[in-house]
Amino acid sequence: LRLEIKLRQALEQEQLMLYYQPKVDLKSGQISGLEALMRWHDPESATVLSPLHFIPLLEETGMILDAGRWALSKAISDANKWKAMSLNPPRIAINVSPVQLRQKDFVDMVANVVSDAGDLAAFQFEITESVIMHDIKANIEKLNLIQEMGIELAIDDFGTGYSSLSYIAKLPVNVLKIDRAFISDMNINPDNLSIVSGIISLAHSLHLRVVAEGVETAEQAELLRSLECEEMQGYLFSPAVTATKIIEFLHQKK
Ligand code: G
Ligand code: G
Ligand code: MN
Ligand code: NA
Repeated sequence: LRLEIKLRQALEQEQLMLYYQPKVDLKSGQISGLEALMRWHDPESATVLSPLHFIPLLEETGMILDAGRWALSKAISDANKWKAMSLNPPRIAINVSPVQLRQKDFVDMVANVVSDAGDLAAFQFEITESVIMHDIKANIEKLNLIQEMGIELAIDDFGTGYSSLSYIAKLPVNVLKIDRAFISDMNINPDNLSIVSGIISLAHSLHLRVVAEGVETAEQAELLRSLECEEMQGYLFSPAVTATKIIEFLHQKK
């Protein structure tokens, strides 16, 4: 309960922060996207807390609705700020919680918040695989409306859920993000290498792009490039960093 009260305060007192982790185009080596990742600057402990420690509570209490709306609106205002600085920011991906997606007014909420955004193609929603499959009919309807607004959709943690292949073809998605569990040992685990290679082929045959998560070594990057994976994300290039640090990355890119 104490944590819940502290989280409520964190929301009201703007202690939540949005960090960004770059995605890199495997052909050009250039930054091709950013994933927005929430952090909590807890003044009491003077630490930065990972969402792993507070997203579950935000979801249980429904506070994720406010926090998720805040994250979307913050990503849009950061993008607008970077554009005003002529920094030409790449597409920004925002994680959407299953609790948000489940809301009847999810699409209306998004339409409202994105009215401040310029080019909606500059944004992408990441939704976990298992969630989409859960209430597939209602989700397809909502995701179609989101995609019609121009926002891209990515299936997060792909490979860990149980998507039926026939549904993947029906879903309004643009990108599959391969879960980092498969990437971490694909160089030594032939089964995981087969899975990664299979996901990339499947994606390409459905005209989807592929992002590999959790890329930590040059060997992994090289292997992914040879498999024609489009983008990578991971500690090899950068962890999630503050918006200020992203400005430095974007200056270098320019
Ligand atoms: O950044 P990190 O890898 O510690 O994130 C841990 C988990 O928290 C990831 O699964 C990520 O998707 C989730 N997460 C981070 N930011 C957000 C957010 O803004 N909304 C939601 N719903 N999940 C987030
Ligand atoms: O579930 P989702 O993919 O949204 O969350 C991304 C999570 O993965 C974040 O917690 C982020 O900090 C973490 N992450 C990002 N890059 C790497 C990496 O290269 N290695 C590991 N182990 N974790 C990573
Ligand atoms: Mn994600
Ligand atoms: Na993931």
